[in-house]
Amino acid sequence: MTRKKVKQPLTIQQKINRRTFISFGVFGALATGAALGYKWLYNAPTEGKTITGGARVPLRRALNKTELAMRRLFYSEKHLVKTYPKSMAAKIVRQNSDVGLESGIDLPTWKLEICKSNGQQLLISIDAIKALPKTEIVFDFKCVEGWDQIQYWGGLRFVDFVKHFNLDREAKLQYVGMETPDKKYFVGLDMDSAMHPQTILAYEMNGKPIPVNHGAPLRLIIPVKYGVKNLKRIGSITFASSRPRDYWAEKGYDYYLGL
Ligand SMILES: Nc1nc2c(c(=O)[nH]1)N[C@H]1C(S)=C(S)[C@@H](COP(=O)(O)O)O[C@H]1N2
Ligand SMILES: [Mo]
Repeated sequence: MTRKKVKQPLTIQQKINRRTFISFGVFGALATGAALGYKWLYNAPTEGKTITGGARVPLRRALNKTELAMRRLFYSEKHLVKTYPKSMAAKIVRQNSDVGLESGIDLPTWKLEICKSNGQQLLISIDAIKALPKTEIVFDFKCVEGWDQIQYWGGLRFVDFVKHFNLDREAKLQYVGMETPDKKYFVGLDMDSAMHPQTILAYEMNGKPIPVNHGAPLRLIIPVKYGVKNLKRIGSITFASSRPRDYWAEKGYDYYLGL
């Protein structure tokens, strides 16, 4: 008679040992993976010069992917920022930082400078901008410093501006850069946000010409972004396929700064 070798069921102790062994194995593999991954990330080169040292390149790539995905989601839903009745707008508008506004401005001679992709430069007067259809918006303006206020602004939608001044070729690029006339304050914007239907080149605040400390004669009002991107006293606008310089991004803030 042949004795069949019966596989004995494992005892409780054996089961415990086995599980402990497996869990330690899995834990070990995960830990090693994480350590190697961290080492890889830690040794990866950084990108950009910021006070935080800039994100490691792989991390920056992941962040850029997330940003793109978020943007698609954001705009595919035709996301509009919440608006309010004019009666809710602040009568005394909060005034914040003034980089690039220290020098005086001669309003009658001011002209908006546009750098076209063919190297041509356009000089546009405030009257030419005011002659185009005006768009008004009452929205909650948000500063990263932690305050917000319902404000009422009026001006020319950036999309309308692009159409009117034949900047469609420029608008196919990925970024817009804006600077004050003295070039001391500057922002970079992704094209989708610049072309958002609520983004305006504003020349009115509470139905009157913008006061100097709020950015006369023309400022950016971009409700899909935090206050920092709402550049006061625009001097020039450029279009680019790479990120234009950005005052606060250079100091370590997130470049996108979307809401
Ligand atoms: N030229 C210029 N524009 C600027 C700034 C600045 O310092 N200089 N500060 C930004 C910040 S941080 C905010 S919150 C808003 C404030 O605009 P306000 O002064 O009209 O409230 O302007 C933005 N635009
Ligand atoms: Mo701000």
